[in-house]
Amino acid sequence: MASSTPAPCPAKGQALLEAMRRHLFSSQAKSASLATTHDHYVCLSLAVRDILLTSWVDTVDTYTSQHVRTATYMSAEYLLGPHLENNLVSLGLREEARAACEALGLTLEEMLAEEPEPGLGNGGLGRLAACFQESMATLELPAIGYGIRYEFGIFRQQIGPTGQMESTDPWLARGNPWEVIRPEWSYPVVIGGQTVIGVAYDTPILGYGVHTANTLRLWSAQAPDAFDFASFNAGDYTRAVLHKVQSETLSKVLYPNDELEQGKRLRLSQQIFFVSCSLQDMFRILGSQGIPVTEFHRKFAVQLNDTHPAIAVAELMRLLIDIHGVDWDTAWGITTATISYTNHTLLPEALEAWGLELFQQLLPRQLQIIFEINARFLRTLRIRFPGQPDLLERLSLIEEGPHRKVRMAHLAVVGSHTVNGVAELHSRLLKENLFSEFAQVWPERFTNITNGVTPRRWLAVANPPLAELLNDVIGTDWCRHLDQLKQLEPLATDASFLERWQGVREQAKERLAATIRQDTGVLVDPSSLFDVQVKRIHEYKRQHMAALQVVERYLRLRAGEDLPPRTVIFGGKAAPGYAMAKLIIRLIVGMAEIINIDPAMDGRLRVVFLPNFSVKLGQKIYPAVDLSEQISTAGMEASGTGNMKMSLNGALTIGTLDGANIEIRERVGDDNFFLFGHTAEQLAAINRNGYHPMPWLENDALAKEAIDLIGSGHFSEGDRDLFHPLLANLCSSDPFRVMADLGDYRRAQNEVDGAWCDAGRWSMMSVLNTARCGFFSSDRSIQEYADRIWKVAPVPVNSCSVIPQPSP
Ligand code: NBG
Repeated sequence: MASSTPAPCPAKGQALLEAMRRHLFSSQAKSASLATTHDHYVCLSLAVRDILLTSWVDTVDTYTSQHVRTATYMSAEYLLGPHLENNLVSLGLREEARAACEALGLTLEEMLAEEPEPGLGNGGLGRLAACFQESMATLELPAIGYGIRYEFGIFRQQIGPTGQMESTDPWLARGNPWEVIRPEWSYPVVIGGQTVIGVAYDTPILGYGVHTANTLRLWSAQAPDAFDFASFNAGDYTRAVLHKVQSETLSKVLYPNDELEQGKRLRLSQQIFFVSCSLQDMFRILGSQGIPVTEFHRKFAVQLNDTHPAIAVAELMRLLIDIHGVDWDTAWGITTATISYTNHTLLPEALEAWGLELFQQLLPRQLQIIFEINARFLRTLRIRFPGQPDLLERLSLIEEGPHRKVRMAHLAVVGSHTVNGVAELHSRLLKENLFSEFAQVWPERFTNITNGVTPRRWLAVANPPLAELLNDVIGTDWCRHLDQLKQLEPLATDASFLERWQGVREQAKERLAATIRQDTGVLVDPSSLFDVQVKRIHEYKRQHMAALQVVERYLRLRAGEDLPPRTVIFGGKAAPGYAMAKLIIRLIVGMAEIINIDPAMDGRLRVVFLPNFSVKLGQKIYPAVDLSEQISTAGMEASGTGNMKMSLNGALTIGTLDGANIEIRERVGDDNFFLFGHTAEQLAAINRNGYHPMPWLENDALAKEAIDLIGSGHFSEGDRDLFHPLLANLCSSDPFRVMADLGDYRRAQNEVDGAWCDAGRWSMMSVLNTARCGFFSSDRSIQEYADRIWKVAPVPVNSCSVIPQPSP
């Protein structure tokens, strides 16, 4: 039998306590009488950092001395979540830290609550990048993450009677104990004729139970000169600092909606800024290890996380040719052997294309290189496919027309050796639709790597009671080898185990109920079915379909139908400029307001919109989910990763055949998944024949009643116009096919109600979800990237310090 949760080590707890006391003096310069909770948080973080620094320094030494092949991950977003608890779990020191805090009259929870979250991403793409960094370290793979150190992360969301309100997120305002500035590693980048300097800020990413601590290197923008003395001396103080302000704007804020010209300029500037700094940094590393530049592709594999860093294709060419004197053909060979590209969406609005004029203004040399790449590419196509000018136009890196544009996805495909999608269906649709002609030209270039999530953050950190139960019954190995969860299967019918399982789930639901009460004031019953949809708000994810379903339930309950009690929980941010998404939030808030005070709904239905969905909040939500809503229009959600986090923690999914839902269902079994809706193929056929929602709606009295109720102002204090844009859209074009799927969604929801009434069966299904989710570990995804795309092998770090042997 493998080991279960070990007892905390008092000596380590004592050492942490002493380190905290020392840091209060030496880092915070305070006496205990003046120390704030935040001071104590900083001291605990620094005490933990001291421990992992040994691993970090040893890791860099090992990589440098062995000249290891290295994967570099380029991403404009990293949604890291707080570091402290994750590092404590990786070091196996959570209980020791708890003891140290208690000795100071504090609680570990208070400390954890003090940590601001680095919200350097919008959603799944950024969170995936964070899970991947952690898995690379755990698998002992030499890797560097490159990105931008935004001073302000994703906005903070507040929810009021009018829906979403945004405010800035000054996450760095009180300093950041987890980063180290490296002014010696800074690089110039010329954008629009002006030079900006990128300065490296490094954060250690510790692997679980290993010595490896990789580096996440984020670039911060600085002006080359703090100010212009000539203007200063002439008395023009504003002008004296103008360039400084302009330059530093570059890393001020996570990119805004790019509808405005200014937004586009900023975003393209951010892209070249971090890409160029990162590539220059790689050349520096090559130089420091005495490796010739023509060996660049042997030293580095560069993964582009979506098209945001696609300019790397042109920038690597520029650096090789202009700075390092390499000839075009050799440079192109190196570039395409180095770079690979992950696509994360089929949605047309996410496919970046930059106006030629803007490009010319900001990056004239890179544009010249793109033209040359294109000319050579089109020449080879002309030879292979004679007499097909239309094909050439479709594949060209330049979109023709009155406003010519650079197609960044095409640049990424042409400049990469491998292009991958993030779930089987998505990768297939990439080949059949978006990149179908590229796939004819280079079929071998396209592949799939299904996403995954890290079990450390999403189980060990997020759900300690479940982790402990697992340690007890299957040993502690699952945290490194998530496949081990399959050992749970035989226990799915064991009554005493199911009782413990139920206990763990109740704890998580009580914890979430307390958070809901604190954040929204709503009292919810932890024994009701927790029905949860948390993710960015977008019409393709169809939060409005879930909302309609809630209105239908409200009508049915009012009509006297007997349905099991449910708490429907929503969360997620809408892009500030996305009016329809904000209106959906407004609808949910309006529904909650009425439903939660209607005495007829007491003990039967509650609706909650949890504000400011984040990694931190996700850690509280995922363990408490009974029903995971994954209801996107088939073919539109590239993968989804919230679906994995919920299922892993024992939720049952109600979902369409979309993204990774398909693979989750295949693994957990169709008996343990509530499937509904049209498939991507069926929707394509419906679209070919001309879709109209009206015929679906006309046959559906309940849906009509729900829509009429919303339209009557019932959820908008009598305002009949407020939701008109949303309802009119659903009843006219219904671009996301809500009406086509609504009836079947209701059928599946009825099935859910039936299944919930059989508590024993539900628990069994819940156990089987967890037991069969091992595949969705980001360790498995990263192993695939390393083997199939990067060809990077593990390099264990031997440290003279004691290897930590944590248990989750
Ligand atoms: C998102 C997809 C998700 C997917 C994540 C991570 C973008 C552009 N894409 O379905 O919408 O899970 O990427 O791959 O954010």
